Amino acid sequence: MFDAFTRVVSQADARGEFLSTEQLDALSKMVSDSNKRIDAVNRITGNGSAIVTNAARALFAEQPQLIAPGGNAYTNRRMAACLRDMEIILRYVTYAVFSGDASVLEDRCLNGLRETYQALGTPGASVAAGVQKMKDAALAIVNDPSGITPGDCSALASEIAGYFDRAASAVA
Ligand code: PEB
Repeated sequence: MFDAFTRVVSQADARGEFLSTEQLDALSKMVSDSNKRIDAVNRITGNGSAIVTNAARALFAEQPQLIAPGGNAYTNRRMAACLRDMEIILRYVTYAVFSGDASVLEDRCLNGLRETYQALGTPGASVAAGVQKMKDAALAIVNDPSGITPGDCSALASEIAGYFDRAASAVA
């Protein structure tokens, strides 16, 4: 598991090189922007259950076969498993945002997930659609200008979008 700092150290070590000025500048920028990152993590985390339930509700409205008898989220047990899966994915996305690196998401959540869903007969494309809905909700919350010092969060927002996109494409 890497974060933005250990990733750079590992890459430099693999080449037997000192950290470069570019690497130090990039990490320095990350530190100076860290309040934005923490605010984003805090906002997604604090709204986590609303993000999950709203995305699931929208997914089932779009794909009602999932909750019809015989559907992949039919029965309380499967519905609970589905909401839990979406919450797990969102949780790992928040870890990746906090770390500034996707490895925790990749290694501990996405690795083998496609095969798990194939084995279960769970439609990966539907999970991916749910993840995209969580992405939209999370970004709207992150970009909400109320109650925070105004600033440019576009780079952070596209980084966050990238983690959701990785999760969606890992199962689609
Ligand atoms: C992944 N999901 C399920 C299972 C596992 C995961 C391992 C099988 C065991 C169980 O049921 O608990 N677990 C989950 C995950 C990690 C992990 C992400 C990462 C660390 O450890 N059904 C739908 C939707 C979708 C869904 C499309 C969006 O119709 C999910 C939610 N996942 C779903 C369902 C099951 C499941 C299990 C319904 C139960 C499948 C079944 O038993 O028939």
